This record gives sequence, structure tokens and C-alpha cells, in this order.
Amino acid sequence: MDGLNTSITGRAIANGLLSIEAVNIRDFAVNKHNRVDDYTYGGGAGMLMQAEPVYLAYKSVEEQCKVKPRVIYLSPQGKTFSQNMAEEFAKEEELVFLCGHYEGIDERVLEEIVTDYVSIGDYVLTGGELPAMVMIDAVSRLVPGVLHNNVSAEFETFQDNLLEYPQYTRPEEWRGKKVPEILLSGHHANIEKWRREQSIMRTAKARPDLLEKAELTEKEKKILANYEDLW
Ligand code: 4HQ
Repeated sequence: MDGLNTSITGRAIANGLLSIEAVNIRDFAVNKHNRVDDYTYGGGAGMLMQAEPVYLAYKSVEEQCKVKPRVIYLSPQGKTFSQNMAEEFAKEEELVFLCGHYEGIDERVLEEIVTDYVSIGDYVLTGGELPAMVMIDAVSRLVPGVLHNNVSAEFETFQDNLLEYPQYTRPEEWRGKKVPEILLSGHHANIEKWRREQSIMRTAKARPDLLEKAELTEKEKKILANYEDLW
């Protein structure tokens, strides 16, 4: 889980806020060549991970857990990962991510140990490690103390089913492009109003599917209807 040792998650690990351990299922192979894959019954292309090495690897992890952990299997067949799911998983003390390779894993061991089937999106990868790292990153930043400014985890994108408003830093003018005047006004109420409007407009344009779940005031709905007439 190399990529997680850098940046924000890296610091959280160094500070003892998170710990991430990887277990190699190959170490639990039940044959001489340390193989954990085999042909599929019924024929067809590709290999499958056998039940027993996966089961033994899981049991070795479970042994170290205080309570029976949730076991997340990364698979395109799972429910699509979301911010709401990240919040749910962040409440758990420990999580187990089961990462398959080849064509997947023998169904019987999945039935035995998996509690949650999760996909990170509709595309096919070679293994579950990258999806697991994506989930670990999204869950980690919700763990208290991982982000320095704990407000940002709350107010960011998706918290209200709205995309973020545009943001600017110095200089005030860059290659002829100016920072919107209102942001320099110091009028905080107006700035908040402008940002909220920007968020709503952006979401309407880029992600109308999200906007259906957002809670807009009647006034905001009217503003949006007016803008939509202008597109
Ligand atoms: N996988 N979201 C692992 C994925 C995937 C996804 C394909 C998972 C191969 C063995 N996992 N199997 N998309 O594409 O979670």
C-alpha cells in the first residue's frame, strides 16, 4: 500500500492516527509452488483465486482484530463507492479490504467472509488494490485529526450534494484574468451567497444528477431556473 505512505495519509500513519497493514494471500498458498489460482469449473478463459488461501489469510487478520471486522470485497459487482459510504466506513475501528486478482475469487469464500461488496466505478481493473487504496484515502481523511482543518472535510464537495465553488489565490490578476471582484470585497455574507450560487450553477451544468439530491431553498430554485433559461 505504498502510495499511502506519502502526503496526508503518510503523516497520519506517522502520527499513529491510522495504521495500514498488507497481508499477502500468496503466503497462505496450499500447494508447493505458492500458487493461489486455479482453473474455473465449467470452463472458460482465465483463472480464479482459490477459497482456502483467501480464507486462511482472512483468518490470520481476524485473529488480530478486537471485534469481527467488516470485510470489503472490491468488485465491479459491488455498490458504487460514495461519500456516504466513506462516512459509514470511517466509523469503524478496523476495516479489511479483500483484493482479488485474475478473474476473481471462488464464490464460496466470498459468501463466508465478505460483509460489503464495493465498486469504485464502471471500468475493469486487474486487481482490487487500487480500488482499496482509493477507499482507504477517502475514509482516512474523515478520521478525526487526519486533516488539520477539520472544517474542510465537512464543507467540501458532496457534503450537500453540491460541487465546490471556484477558488482563487494570489496574484489578484494572472495573465490578464482577474479574481472575481466580490471575493476582494470583504463582505462575508455576500461572499457566502456568491459561493453558494456558484456551487449550484456548477452542479446544474456538470452534474444535474447530484442536484436532484441537493436541498435548495425556494429562492435558490428560482435563481437556478432563471440561469437555466440563459444557457
Ligand atoms: N476489479 N472497483 C478486482 C475492479 C474493481 C472496480 C476487477 C476488482 C478485477 C479481480 N474493483 N477484480 N472497478 O475492476 O472495484
